[in-house]
Order: sequence, then structure tokens, then C-alpha cells
Amino acid sequence: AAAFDWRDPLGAKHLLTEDEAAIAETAEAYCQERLLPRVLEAYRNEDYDRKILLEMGELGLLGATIKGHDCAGVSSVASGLITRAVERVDSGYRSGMSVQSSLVMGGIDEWGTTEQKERFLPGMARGQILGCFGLTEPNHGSDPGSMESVARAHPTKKDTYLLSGSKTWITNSPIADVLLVWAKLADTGKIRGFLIERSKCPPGTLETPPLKNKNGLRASITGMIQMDDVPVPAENMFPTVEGLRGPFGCLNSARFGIAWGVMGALEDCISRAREYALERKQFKGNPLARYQLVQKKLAEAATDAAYGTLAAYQVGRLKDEGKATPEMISMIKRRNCDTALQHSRILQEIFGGNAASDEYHIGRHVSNLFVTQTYEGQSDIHALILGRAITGVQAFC
Ligand code: TGC
Ligand code: FAD
Repeated sequence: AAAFDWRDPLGAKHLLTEDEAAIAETAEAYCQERLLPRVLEAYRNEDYDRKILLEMGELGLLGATIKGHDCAGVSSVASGLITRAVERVDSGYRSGMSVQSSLVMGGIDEWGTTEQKERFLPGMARGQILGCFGLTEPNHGSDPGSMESVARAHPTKKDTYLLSGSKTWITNSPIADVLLVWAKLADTGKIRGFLIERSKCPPGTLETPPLKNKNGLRASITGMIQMDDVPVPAENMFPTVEGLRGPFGCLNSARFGIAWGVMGALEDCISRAREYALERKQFKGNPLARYQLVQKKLAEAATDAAYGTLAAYQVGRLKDEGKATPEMISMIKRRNCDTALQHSRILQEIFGGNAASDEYHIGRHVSNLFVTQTYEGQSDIHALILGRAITGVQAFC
């Protein structure tokens, strides 16, 4: 007879192919055995170990949906399962991976020339070349179309651009070897994507200072990109894509990944809160789990985790059939981030004063989940994207 599994209340595992189930098992084992033991120190010290990407590369977890170029070529659902496994440990580790896989490798795969793909993708798949994605600027976050970064033709050197401007809140920027930067061409004002190779930048043209003392995502590294006439050969520009379609093409995959990832973080909160509630006794030796108010918190969180996982699964299947729309991705990114943040915050209450200790992990997830709700389109921005699609009227300004 079928038995209820609180870890997978709606039986999402029955929808997976054998390959997907095996990939999930490999990813979960790596994350629990290799990432979990180091996350507390990494978070305390804001110390992102770039060897993690080498380890992920060895397991074929980077750029996993890309076909060819030494990438695994797995389904979108499988990539979601990998993301969920990583974020079950920490959103910051998932961030480091998402930027590499979805935003930079995905961008090169979607918009790059054959030569750019051959030059960057195999090394990135192995985690030997590290990428970052520069869209947000100090004065333009939700509205990247107003960006000020500019690429002008080099006055003397043929087929070379000079990039100037500033990007901020950029995951991986202080340690990135290749920086995918979006800037406007000085003559047309059109947004274009450029691959800046750090090793080829003359001294003083490119700086990537870290942003320290973050309140969340402390196990990932974040910084700025400051460009002062960085020379970039035209062969490093994406050849055809113009306008916001370029960065948003990459963001669709990354937002899809976040929708899966935050369900992993929420599931970890549920599992830890359940365990704590069964062990902790208050009032006549009763475990907290015996109290109705505590059970309701767990029931509501488990329900939304199960619903969110099924929604992400559905969009993943449609994505591989070419039937997913950006609005669907906005819907699951927004909803899953919002519910993960709300429930993690409520589950935190079950730990009482112990929630204040990082050794219980719940506070770390809560702080991280605030950031996931903010980056790649803050939840209200995704509501406006959906509102525009529903009414045909845009309400951004
Ligand atoms: P809008 O008029 O809506 O669109 C301009 C052009 O872009 C196209 N487009 C899309 N294409 C593909 N997929 C999507 N999701 C697309 N969204 C828009 C659109 O079709 C149009 O194309 P074309 O050819 O007609 O020009 O532009 P808008 O300026 O009105 O945009 C408003 C809005 C709110 C949709 C947009 O700017 C937005 O989504 N803002 C949020 C900003 C954001 O998500 N930033 C992410 C930065 S990267 C990041 O956070 C990484 S964190 C990584 C980590 O650590 O994990
Ligand atoms: P703002 O755009 O100033 O928005 C502030 C608030 O106002 C939000 O709540 C927003 O919803 C609201 N708001 C704005 N406009 C409207 C409107 N029209 N109607 C109603 N409400 C509105 N960016 C990258 O390019 N690459 C990265 O790798 C990257 N990594 C990040 C890592 C971290 C840890 C963080 C915190 C951010 C990262 N970001 C990155 C930046 C992130 O994408 C932006 O912070 C996000 O897009 C929001 O932009 P903003 O911070 O400028 O907020």
C-alpha cells in the first residue's frame, strides 16, 4: 500500500526518469557529504572556496543542461534537482553554481559564437575557468534597461571596444576569470554582451573589489566590477543579440534554477524543525511536536514545498519541450522564493532561543532566502511582469 512520505508529500519522485533519480542521488550525496561539513565556517568567515566549482565540475554538475562542449546534456528537471540539492545546504553555494552554469555558460551557449563556446565552455564545465555576470549597476537594479555602462570603439585599435562603467552586487566577481558584462554601445545605445578576460586586461583598467559583511549569502563571494576603458576585442562580443533579450535569455534559466533551489532550502528547514520539535520537550515532558500550533507550522510548510516542487517540475518539462514562457518562470521564481522565506521564518520560531545559534542552521537559511527573493528580479517585480501579462498594461512606471 502507498505510504505518506513527509519528505515528498505529493510523490514528486515518481515523476522522475531513472537517469534523473540517479543524478539527484549523486548531487545529494556530494552536497551532504562534502558541502554541509564546511558551510558553517564558510558562512561565518565569508569564505567561498573556489575548489567547490572544481569538485562540481568533476561530477558533471556545471552547465549540466548544455549539449556538447564537455557538458552533461541532462534535462531541465535534472538540473533543477541538482540545484535543489545544493541549496538544501546553502543558497550561497547554489548562487556560485547558478552564475557559472546558467548565467555565464548558459549565456555563451545561447548567444556565443562557435569559437567562444569552444574557448570557454569546456574549461567552465570543469570548474577551471570561473565566470560572473554583470548586469546590475549602483543606480540601476530592477531597471537594467537604464544602465550607464558603455562600450565605445577604440580610437586607434581596429575591432576593439573600450568598456567603462560600474556593476555592483555581482556574485563571483572578485574571483572570476571571465566576466560577462552587459553594456550599451556608445553609437547606437543598444545593450550588448561582452566577455572580459581578466588575464588580458591591462593593469588599472579592471577592478573587482569584494563587498564584505553581508547579512546573507555569506558562503558566496560578491563584489563590484569597475571598468575604466577595459579593452575588449570585438571577437569577445556576442555577435547578434541586442537589447535586454540578451541578459534575460540567461536569466530565464537561472530564475528557473532558483525556483527549484529554494525548495531545497525550505525542505532542509522542515526537516530540521521536525527533528527539533520531536526532541525538545516543554510542559510536562511533552515534545513540541505534540502541540497543534507546531504541527500546523510544519503542515503548511510541507504543503507549499510540495506544491512548489511540482510547479517547478511542470515548468521544467515544458522548458524541454520548448513550451515554457518567461511568465511561467516569473510565477514559480516569485512564488517559491516568497513561500520559502515565509515558512523558513515561521519554522525558525520552533527553535526558540536556539534559533539564534548558527549551529541550528535555520537562521542562515532565513537570511539567505531574503536575498533569493530579491535577486534575479525582486518578487514585486515578478508580480508586475505577471500583471502586465494578465492585463496587457505595464505598471513599471
Ligand atoms: P521589457 O520591455 O519588459 O523587455 C525589454 C526586452 O527584453 C525582452 N525580455 C525578455 N526576453 C526573454 N526573457 C525574458 N524573461 C524577458 N524579459 C524581457 C523583451 O521581450 C524585450 O525584447 P525586445 O527584443 O522587444 O527589446 O523591459 P523593461 O525595461 O520594461 O523591463 C522591466 C523588467 C521588470 C521586466 C525587467 O527589467 C526585470 O526583470 N528586472 C529585474 C532585474 C533582474 O532580474 N536583474 C537580475 C540581475 S542578475 C542577478 O541578480 C544574478 S543573482 C545570481 C545569483 O547569485 O544566483
Ligand atoms: P531596486 O531596483 O532599487 O529595488 C528596491 C525595491 O523597490 C525592491 O523591493 C523593488 O521590488 C522595488 N521596486 C523597484 N521598482 C519598482 C516598481 N516599478 N514598482 C514597484 N516596486 C519597485 N546582479 C547581477 O547583475 N549579477 C549578479 O551576480 C548578482 N548577484 C547578486 C548577489 C547578491 C548577494 C545580491 C544581494 C544581489 C545580486 N545582484 C546581482 C543584484 C540583484 O539582481 C539586484 O539587487 C536586484 O535586481 C534588485 O535591484 P536593486 O537592489 O537595485 O533594488
